[in-house]
Amino acid sequence: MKKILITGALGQIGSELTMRLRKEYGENNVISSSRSAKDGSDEIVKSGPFEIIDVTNINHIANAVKKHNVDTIIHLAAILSAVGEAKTNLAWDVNMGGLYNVLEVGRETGAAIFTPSSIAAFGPSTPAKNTPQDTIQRPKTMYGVTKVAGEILCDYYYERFGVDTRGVRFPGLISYKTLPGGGTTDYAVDIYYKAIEDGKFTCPLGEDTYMDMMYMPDALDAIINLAQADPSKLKHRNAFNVTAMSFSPEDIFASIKKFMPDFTMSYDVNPTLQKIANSWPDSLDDSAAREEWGWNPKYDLDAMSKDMLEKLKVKLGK
Ligand code: NAD
Ligand code: AKB
Repeated sequence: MKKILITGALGQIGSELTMRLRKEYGENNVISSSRSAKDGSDEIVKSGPFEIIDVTNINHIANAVKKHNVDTIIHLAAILSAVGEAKTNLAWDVNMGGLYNVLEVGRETGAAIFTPSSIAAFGPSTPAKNTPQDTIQRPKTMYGVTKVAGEILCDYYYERFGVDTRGVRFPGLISYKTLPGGGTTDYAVDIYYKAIEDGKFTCPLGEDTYMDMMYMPDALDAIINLAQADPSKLKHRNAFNVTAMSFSPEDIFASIKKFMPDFTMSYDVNPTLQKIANSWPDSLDDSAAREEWGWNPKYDLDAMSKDMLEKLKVKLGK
C-alpha cells in the first residue's frame, strides 16, 4: 500500500481509518472521498486530498485512481442493514453497483481492493454459536444479500482476473468519533451516549439478543493488518470472520453500570430490528483470521466501556 483511496470515508469507519492511515502512510498518500464534502467532519476533507466520488458512477472512481496513481482502494461506501431494509433499491444500487464498479477499476488498473463484509452475510439457517468460517449463508435482509454476493464477487475477481481482493466480516462496531450509519447493532453505540446524556437508555432489542461486537481501534487494526498480510499465507482472502466479544443488552448494561452505578435501562423492542438481529450469529469462530494473518483483538467489553465513557465525556463536554 503506497497510495490509498478510501470510498465512503466520512462514515463511521472511514472517518477514523483515514486519519490513522494518514499518520502511518503520509497525508498526501491517503485520498479520502465521499458523495459530498458535507457528509461528515471537515477534518477528513481538509487534512489531505479529498475527491467527490459517488461509487455508483464508475468514472468518479476511475478518474480518482488514475489522477492519484492509487494502488489500493479501501471500499467503505455502503448502505447498512436498518436503512437497507427501508430502502432496498438504494441498498442494492450502492452495495452491489458500487462494489462492481470498484472491482472493475481494480481489474483495469491493477489496484488492490479491500472491502468489509458483515455478520449480516449469515442468516437464520447458519449455526448461530461459534459460527464457522465456511458455512451456510442464506441471509434474510437486502443488506445481507448484498454482503454475501459481494464476498462471492470479490473471490471471483481474484480467481478470474487476479485482482488482489481482501476483506473481513465485521461484527457491530462501537466508536465515539462518528455515529453509525443506520444498522441493527447501533444500539451498542447509542447506549453509551444515553448513559452520559440522560443516565438512562431504552433498548430496542430484547435482553437475550447476543451479537458479536468490536471496538473501533481493533477494527482499524483488522483492516490494516489484513491489507498488509503476506498473500502466500491467505487461504480465504475475502470475508474472514473477525470478532472481539459477544454480548447481549444485559451484558453491556452491566458493564456500563460498573463505571456509572446509577445508570438504568428499560426495553421497547423494535420488531424490525429484532427480526434482523435474531437472524445473525450469536458468536463467531474467528480462528481462520487468527491463523492466516495473526488477528488478535485488544479490547474486551469492560476495557471498551471504560475507554468509550472517558472519550465520550470529553466529546460531549460532561
Ligand atoms: P457508514 O454508513 O458509517 O458510512 C458509509 C458512508 O458511505 C457514508 O458516509 C455514506 O454517506 C457513504 N455513501 C453512501 N452511498 C454512497 C455512494 N453512492 N457513494 C459514495 N459514498 C456513499 O458505514 P460504515 O460503518 O463506515 O461501514 C463501512 C463498511 O463496513 C460497509 O461496507 C459496511 O457494510 C461495513 N460494516 C460496518 C459495520 C459497522 O458496524 N459499522 C459492521 C459490519 C460491516
Ligand atoms: C449493521 O448493524 O448493519 C452493521 C453490521 C453488523 O453490518 N453494524
